[in-house]
Amino acid sequence: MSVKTIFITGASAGFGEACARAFAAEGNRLILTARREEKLRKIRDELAGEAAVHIMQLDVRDHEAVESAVASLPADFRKIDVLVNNAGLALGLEPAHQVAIEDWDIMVDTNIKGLMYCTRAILPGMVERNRGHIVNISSTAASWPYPGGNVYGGTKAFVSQFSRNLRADLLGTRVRVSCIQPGMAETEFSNVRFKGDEGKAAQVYAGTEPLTATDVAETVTWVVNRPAHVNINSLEVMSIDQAWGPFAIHREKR
Ligand code: NDP
Ligand code: 8X3
Repeated sequence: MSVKTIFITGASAGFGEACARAFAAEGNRLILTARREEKLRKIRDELAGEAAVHIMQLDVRDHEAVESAVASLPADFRKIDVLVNNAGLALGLEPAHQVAIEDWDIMVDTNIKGLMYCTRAILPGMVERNRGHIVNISSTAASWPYPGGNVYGGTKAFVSQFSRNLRADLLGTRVRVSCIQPGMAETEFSNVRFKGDEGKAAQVYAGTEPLTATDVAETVTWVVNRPAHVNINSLEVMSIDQAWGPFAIHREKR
C-alpha cells in the first residue's frame, strides 16, 4: 500500500481520532487538526514511530485560518491525498420553535461552512495532481428525520448532497468523493450535544451496543483503500441495535 498524506478535521476525539490511529497503523503521513491542541499533541506523541504526524490547531469555522493552515503546510505534507471532513457536532434536541438560534448557527458554521472551507482549500491541489479522495462524514440524520434533529439533520443532508454534487463536478478527474452516514455511535458526540450533561449522554447508549469510533474509522479506511478506479459514493452504517420506526401519528379524541 502506498503512503498517503491524510488531512483529518476534528482529529482530537471520536471518529477523527480513530481515523488517525487507523491510518497511522498503515504508515501514512497525517495532518491532524482540531481546536483542542493539547489533545492533538497527545495523539501525535502516541503515534510517534508509527507515522509522520503534523498537528495544527484549527477551527474549521474560520475561513482565513483554514486557507492559511493549508497554505502553510510543511513541504512533506503539502500533497494531500485524502481529506477526511469529519469535524462536526449536534447541539441540543429541542424542537425548532424552542431552540437557541446560536446553536443552529454553530451547527451551520461547523458542519456546513467548515466542511465547505476545507474542501475548497484542499480540492484544487487534488485536481491539479489528478489524484485524491474526499471522505465526508455525514449521518443517518441526513436521510431519516427525528424529533429535535431539525438543523443538525439539515446540515448533514447538505453534506450528503454536496458529496454527490462534488462527484458531478469531478467527473473526468481521478479525484474520488465518498460520503459516510453513520448512525448512533458512542463518542464525545452526546456530551457535546447535551452540553456536558453526562447522564443525558449516557442515556442515548444505555442498554445498546452502539457503533464505536473504531467501527467508523474501519469503514473510512476500507473506502479509501478500494482500488483507485472504485468510488464508494455513499455508505450508511448502523449498530445492529438501531433501525427505523413506523410513522409517528398524533391522536386525540375527536
Ligand atoms: P466527537 O464530539 O467525539 O468529535 C468531534 C470532533 O470534531 C472533535 O475532534 C472536535 O474537536 C471537532 N470539532 C468540533 N467543532 C470543531 C470546529 N469548529 N473546528 C474544528 N474541529 C471541530 O464526535 P464524533 O466523533 O462522533 O463526530 C464526528 C463527526 O461524525 C461529526 O461530524 C458528527 O456530526 C458525525 N456523526 C457522529 C455520529 C455519532 O453518533 N457519534 C453519527 C453520525 C455522524 P475540538 O473540540 O478539539 O475542536
Ligand atoms: C449522529 C447520529 O442519530 O444522533 O449523527 O443524529 S444521530
